[in-house]
Amino acid sequence: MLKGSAKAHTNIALIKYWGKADEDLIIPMNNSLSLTLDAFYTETTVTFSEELTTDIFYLDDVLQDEAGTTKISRFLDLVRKKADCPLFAEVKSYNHVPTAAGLASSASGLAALAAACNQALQLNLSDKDLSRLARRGSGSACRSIFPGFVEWQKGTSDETSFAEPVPSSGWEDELAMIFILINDQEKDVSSRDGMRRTVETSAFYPGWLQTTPQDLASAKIAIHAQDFNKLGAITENNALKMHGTTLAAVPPFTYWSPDSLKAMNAVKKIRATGLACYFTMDAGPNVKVLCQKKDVAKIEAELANYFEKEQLITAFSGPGITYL
Ligand code: 2P0
Repeated sequence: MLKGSAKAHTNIALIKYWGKADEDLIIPMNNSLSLTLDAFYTETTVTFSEELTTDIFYLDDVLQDEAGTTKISRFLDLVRKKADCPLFAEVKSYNHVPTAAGLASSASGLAALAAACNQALQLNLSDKDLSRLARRGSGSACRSIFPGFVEWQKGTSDETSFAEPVPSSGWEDELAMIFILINDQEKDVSSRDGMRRTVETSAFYPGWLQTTPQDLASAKIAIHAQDFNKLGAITENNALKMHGTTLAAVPPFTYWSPDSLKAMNAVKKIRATGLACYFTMDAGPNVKVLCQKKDVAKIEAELANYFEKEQLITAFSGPGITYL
């Protein structure tokens, strides 16, 4: 029996990963830059055992069906090949995200699984190689190996596509992200399907690729200079551009709901009163508000004029992988 346990936190991209150059290896079309957060995380234990005749996956103590286990099993196949280990595994994951929040957990989930496998099979992977492995499970997971600001270097191959910390002199500890949880009844387009459709059909996608390297360079300059308004403006613009590409896809789609627009407008109004805050959005209707720690209480109070207090969750900079 070979057992490993690890904990990984989720990350939110300020410069988004949107589109794959290689679907199988999960090599992205552009570099991305994220902030690892403390509020949401996954704890995973993996046990490889001779007694198992198939892979088994429990999420929050609920046994998952075949469809819910496919992504995990495919990832375990990669690990088995790497470790030359023929054993099936039991995976037990606990997602520490508020129920019904609709927050993507694939970043923390696949990062925690990759690290648990690293421990169980004594792969002794460096952080860089662990990031490469997590990437094969879910692209954004490669960023959750590291704390604080992280850049995913897109690379051109399995060897050269991995995340690494962005030097920041600890500035991330002065920042915060307020999540506005928005319930949406619409059927989701998964990020995987959404980015594929966008790459293949959106007339706006070339514009995304042409301008994102400059956004990333400017974001890193802003982090170096600790210029919050500059980083916030780039973050907001980059998210809007990503979401703009989906409108020109064929067929078109959007992750925005009416309340997402309400939240974005609220952020702009709050900003107009002199409180520095900027929004970003991912492959779902929730809106995340980047702000400075010193302003959190004031911005939460302002947002409470638009949304229920229960819809607001504040996160701060979080740690990288930890082994349990
Ligand atoms: C990001 N997203 O940078 C972007 C912004 C969603 C929007 O990474 O197909 O679950 O497993 O590599 O990592 C979500 O995509 O996709 C994502 P796969 P993943 O955070």
